[in-house]
Amino acid sequence: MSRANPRSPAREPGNSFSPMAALPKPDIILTHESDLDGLLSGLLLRRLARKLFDQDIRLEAHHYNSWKQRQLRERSAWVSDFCFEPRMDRPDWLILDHHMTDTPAKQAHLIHDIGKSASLLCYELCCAHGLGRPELDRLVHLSNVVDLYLVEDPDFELACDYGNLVKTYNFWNLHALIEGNPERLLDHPLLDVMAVKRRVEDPLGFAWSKRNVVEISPTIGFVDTVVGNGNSIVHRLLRAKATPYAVLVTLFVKSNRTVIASFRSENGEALKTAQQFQGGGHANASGATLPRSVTSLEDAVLYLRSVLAPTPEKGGSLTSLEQAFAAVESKATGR
Ligand SMILES: [Mn+2]
Repeated sequence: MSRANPRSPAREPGNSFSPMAALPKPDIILTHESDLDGLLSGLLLRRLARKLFDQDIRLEAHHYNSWKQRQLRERSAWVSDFCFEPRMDRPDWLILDHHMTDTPAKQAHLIHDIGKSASLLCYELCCAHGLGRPELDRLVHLSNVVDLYLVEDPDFELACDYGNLVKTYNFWNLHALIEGNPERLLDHPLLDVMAVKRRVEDPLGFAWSKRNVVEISPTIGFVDTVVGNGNSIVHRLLRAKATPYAVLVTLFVKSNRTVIASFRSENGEALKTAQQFQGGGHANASGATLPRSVTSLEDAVLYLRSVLAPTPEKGGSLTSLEQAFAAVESKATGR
């Protein structure tokens, strides 16, 4: 199994760091909480820090919005899977990331490649320090395939099952279950659950969601989901051009009633949309946490409409609003 993605571009000019240079000892390791890429990145960096400094460095995970609000007080840190920003450009800060950025690294050590997942960048650094292992080759390959959404890869479906582990069980629950050992994710029994969910739920969910897309604006549609993996349902809808919308948004109400919006597109529009909600991510796959005053799907649909379609045409808005409520009601009563 090859460790490097052969299609990835050469090092970009923003990179200021060679893998064998001395690494700054971190006070903390900071990673992205929302997906497998962030989880694996964090675990790999922790292992590398243990090898280099013989210490267990504290790991902290964030969603995009909490990351934006977090003060960066530490003298030194390793950061993975977050977009490089000026506030991170500090000496003794090591950043490994693959999100697009306009910020050049003047002081920080930046390892940046938009052709690789963050977990692959972390793993390449691990390998440079003798921490490569066949199990990790495999796991990082799968993480790379799902994070970059490499649909043509023969392992794509399996990779999505791995990715869904984090979406289904969450970062810290999985972390506890595998006791911080990434290898224990490989062939984990919970993958059987993911495969059954994919086989049974996704076709049912796709058919239902396709019939129930709600207009937010002329270019943005809300995809409600009752069952199945929202990501793969939305991907199929975009691929098949099954709706008139360039951006499709899904909404997830967390147990504390905050609402997460995920935006997907095929031609780069998703990130711009997420940024209107102080969110972030990739050109075609991005997300945002909605304000705390938004606590339900109904609120969220109205809020998205108020931000994205602030001056709807007369008459058109009423119809769409009724559609929005109708869809939400049918969901509420259909359960
Ligand atoms: Mn990532």
